Amino acid sequence: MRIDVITIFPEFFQVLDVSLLGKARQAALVQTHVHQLREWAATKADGTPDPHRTVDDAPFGGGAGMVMKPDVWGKALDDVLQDGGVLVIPSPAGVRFTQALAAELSSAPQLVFACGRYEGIDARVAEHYAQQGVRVLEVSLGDYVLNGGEVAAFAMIEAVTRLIPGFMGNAESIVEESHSDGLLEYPSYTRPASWRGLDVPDVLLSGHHGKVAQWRAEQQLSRTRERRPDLLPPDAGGGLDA
Ligand code: 6GU
Repeated sequence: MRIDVITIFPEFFQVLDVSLLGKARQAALVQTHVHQLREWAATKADGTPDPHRTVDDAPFGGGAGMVMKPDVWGKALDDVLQDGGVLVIPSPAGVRFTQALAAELSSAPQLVFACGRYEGIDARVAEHYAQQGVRVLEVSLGDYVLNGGEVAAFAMIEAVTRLIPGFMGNAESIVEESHSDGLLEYPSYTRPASWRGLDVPDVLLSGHHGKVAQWRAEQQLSRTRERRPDLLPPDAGGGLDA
């Protein structure tokens, strides 16, 4: 997989080298390319030079903040997007990023993250590339606001790249983790069996694999019911005896 990030803060992505992703890059499973958006802002839309390399302008219709210019983004994306590439635009107004979406994106040949700052990117950019047949996704991490798409893009890159076959050392730890079966993960314990007066549940010391599996399944359900009831189907037994 090839990952391109276009941003006005390329330094932000230097940590890609040292994160988990560093291993996948070494194994040549992922190639990352980080681009400075301003490189495409040296010339204005009318062809005259722009020494300031401006990437934003005031919103039509008025209001607070600045909007990123479509002509600059268009030049950048024309250069960077390849055949089969998926355009991901992090935005608090996007669809929710989920484990299912991460899994889907992990088989794309190229992901291009268009990181907007200020009040976002002129809406015609997403519309234009969708019209050209590009898969365009405006994606949100959750219901809170970040200053720009960079932190969100980084989170999505980590969630996606660890699902690329051959990336993780232990394939089972992906199958059993939170969200892969739609539930939260069960709690985990290691030695010592007793710590500060707190004991590891007896069943985990029993050596009885069937009972351990049953206990873990129950823990997944009760945890999800308590912390994330929104993840449960309506018929998941949240009744009076729950
Ligand atoms: Cl993807 N972008 C921004 N700016 N804020 C967010 C977000 C994305 N997801 C949650 N909050």
